[in-house]
Amino acid sequence: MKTPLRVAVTGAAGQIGYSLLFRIASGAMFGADQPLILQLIEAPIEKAMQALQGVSMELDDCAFPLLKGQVLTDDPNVGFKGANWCLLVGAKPRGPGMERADLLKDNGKIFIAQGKVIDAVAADDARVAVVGNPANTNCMIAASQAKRLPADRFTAMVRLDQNRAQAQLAKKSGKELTDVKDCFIYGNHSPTMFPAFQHATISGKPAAGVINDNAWLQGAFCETVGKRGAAIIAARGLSSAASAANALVDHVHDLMTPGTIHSVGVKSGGNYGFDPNVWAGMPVRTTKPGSWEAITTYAMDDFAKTKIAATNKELVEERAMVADMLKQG
Ligand code: NAX
Repeated sequence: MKTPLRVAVTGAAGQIGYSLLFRIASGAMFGADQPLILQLIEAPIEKAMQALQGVSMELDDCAFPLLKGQVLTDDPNVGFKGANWCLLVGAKPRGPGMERADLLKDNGKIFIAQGKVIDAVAADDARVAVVGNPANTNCMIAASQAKRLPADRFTAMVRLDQNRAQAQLAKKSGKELTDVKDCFIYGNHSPTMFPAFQHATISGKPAAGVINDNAWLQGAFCETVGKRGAAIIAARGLSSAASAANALVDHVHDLMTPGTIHSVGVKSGGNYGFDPNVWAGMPVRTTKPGSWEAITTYAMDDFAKTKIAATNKELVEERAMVADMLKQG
């Protein structure tokens, strides 16, 4: 029997948490032979902690053989203690009339605190995946607080966008999802993000040739993927939760599976013309469990370069809004 992995999840009683925890405990994220201890962290709010009790009871009631223990806490020092993976889902939602800069600052405070605590108490091999929005910038803020853990341990989730792009290409071409490959996401997890259809293939052939509708690829396709979150809110009255949880399962699973190539928000290092110090989505190859290298060889045409410049501009602007927070590190 393997040693149980400690998986810390913030926002555990939220919408995404409710779809996520059961998938993790069933083995979907780390495999059917990997026991786990879930360390569930909520905001210090009575209602949230009470809801967390209910979620925990349901986890018990699933009788998952892999689930070896649960920690329920509103104290990050307890919740991140010894954690091998820290899944940062919890964040404050954008309220009515709230400016983006205010959201960035409010959430920035959460990620400063969590970055510091993770660096102090998590396991030596700790990895961090950020989902709470604005995910790329929150990830950069958390990473900036770390002195022990290197920046490449901090990743932001853009996998939902990759899955959305793949599904749209399969639908348009009438092919199976498994026939669609290599549609990677560049930049911010926001409507400016760029799903690079130029490198995608469908049944082994360039997707652009199979679809044969460049206006659709450059227009409706990019727009549908970029604004999918808003479309789901408009239809459901709530933001995407099950698909976000599923994407996080994919994100972590693929980061634990050497050889996999997938879209991850990482410190750009200047690849593809991004500012070197922002966290940008790009294709990475998992080298060994939890480690990755950026794939830097995809050629970008003028359309792609324009899209990347736009999403980079937004990331740089977000960073400027939280510049004072980064200096606290
Ligand atoms: P919910 O509002 O349902 O749940 C968030 C939970 O986080 C709440 O239970 C809240 O009490 C908790 N929380 C707040 N501050 C906390 C703190 N300091 N420590 C621990 N817990 C805290 O939101 P949900 O729908 O679950 O979404 C969570 C986050 O994911 C949001 O920021 C959302 O914008 C973001 N998303 C990111 C996506 C991505 O692809 N990167 C897609 C889905 C989603 O929109």
